Amino acid sequence: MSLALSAPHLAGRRYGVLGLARSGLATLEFLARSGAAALAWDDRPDARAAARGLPRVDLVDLMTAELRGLAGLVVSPGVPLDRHPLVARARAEGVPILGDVQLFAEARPYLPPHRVVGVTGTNGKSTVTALLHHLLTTAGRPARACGNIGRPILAEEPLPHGGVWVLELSSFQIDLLHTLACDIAILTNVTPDHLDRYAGFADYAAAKARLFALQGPGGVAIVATDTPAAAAIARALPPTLSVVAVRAADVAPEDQARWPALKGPHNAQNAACAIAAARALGLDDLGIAQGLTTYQGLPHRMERVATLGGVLFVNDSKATNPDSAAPALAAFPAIHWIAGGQAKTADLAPCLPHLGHVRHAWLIGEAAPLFHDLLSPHVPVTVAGTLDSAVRGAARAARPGETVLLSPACASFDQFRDFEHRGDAFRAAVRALAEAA
Ligand code: UMA
Ligand code: ADP
Repeated sequence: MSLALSAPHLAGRRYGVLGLARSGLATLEFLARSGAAALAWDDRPDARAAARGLPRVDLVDLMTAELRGLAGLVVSPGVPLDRHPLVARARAEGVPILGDVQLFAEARPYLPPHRVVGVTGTNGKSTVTALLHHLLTTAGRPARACGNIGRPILAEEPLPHGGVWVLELSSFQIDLLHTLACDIAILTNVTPDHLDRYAGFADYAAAKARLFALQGPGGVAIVATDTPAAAAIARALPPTLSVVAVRAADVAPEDQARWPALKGPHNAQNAACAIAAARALGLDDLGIAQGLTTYQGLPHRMERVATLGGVLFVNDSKATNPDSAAPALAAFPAIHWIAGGQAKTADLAPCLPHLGHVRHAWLIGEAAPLFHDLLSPHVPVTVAGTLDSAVRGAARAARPGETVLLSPACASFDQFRDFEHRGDAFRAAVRALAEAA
């Protein structure tokens, strides 16, 4: 029998579940463990196949199904709320629309006493989530890191009394929340991203700010105020919250020098957020300092894959927008930059100050023509098309001491399943080079 989360209040209810990838499948299993039933659908047949045979699940096209009587429609974060016809139909019929994290929020009264830390922001969410989790576990505190970091919360096992749920929340997940009162909510930064899903930047920033609006009186709001949009959110927070404003510059360079996996100003911002949260959770500074030193970093974020013939290969596939690629460009002096994919913005403004470090840009995916126009006035550019071809071209051209950096500044969905698939493909291409050498 599974030890994962369940919630007895759901017994006998029936939900609709739209989207059957990681969060949808975890939701179906959670509902079944809780004694609830589900009508489930995914617009992709292969995703539907993954749900076939699950207990208490009827696979039916929800567009043609009777929605009345459903306790809610649980929607995956990847489903565009603004334009999916089923979402519009459920709204019109008064069926509540929610996400997997909302089901967790409603299950909280049935869990042992615990705290929830919600981590959001355009960039740095996973790093802050993983780092805070590491600080807590190093200090001997029971904790789980889950949510947008790639671990659906409903697949987690309950924590014992006093545990801390460190929950990475994307704006899409926040849009699907109604009542999650985080004991601590963290905002790392806000810069343009996901504008295909929002009416504009102001709407996207407002989605992030909702995490604080959901907090109860006395909740702790930690905001890194380095980006103007995050600073504006901090200024507008209600007096009922205990606000902690931090900045990257709060971190002393001599301290950061002792943290091997937290290099660069962006990681100073991330560390400042995690340190503030750790203190709010009662960790002492000695334990925090120890955890910062032993933190190992996450795959696909400035991950050193190999050094071949004196050339370093770095996988920064998680850099899915120009603001997150910029720190990687700043971090290495002589770069063969592999960029492109599905562009999220029409410019590369945050990257431009660092082009002095770029020896050559190798462009892939849909964004290649756009990036070619943006970059060719400044650096030599090759439209490589595929990642394999870019890796081979960059490896041939790179001199010892230089870096081949995948930091695409784009989403991956034009050529890959997700950023992890793209990062794995980069590793495989580098491995093939090593084997051929
Ligand atoms: N689908 C439809 N109809 C649609 C759109 C999608 O049926 O119109 C189906 C797809 O066919 C697919 C499923 O919905 O089968 C996809 O759902 P999903 O994209 O939400 O995938 P999950 O595997 O459930 O992953 C989600 C998060 N994905 C997104 O937000 C896009 C994961 O974040 C998260 O780790 C996971 O839940 C567990 O909580 C990933 C992500 O890319 C890492 N996040 C974005 C980011 O970080 O920028 C927000
Ligand atoms: P998220 O989960 O918000 O996407 P990650 O911690 O996974 O953030 O980092 C994603 C990418 O963004 C990495 O390429 C990393 O180099 C860059 N990055 C990390 N933290 C920050 C930050 N605070 N500001 C800007 N870029 C960042």
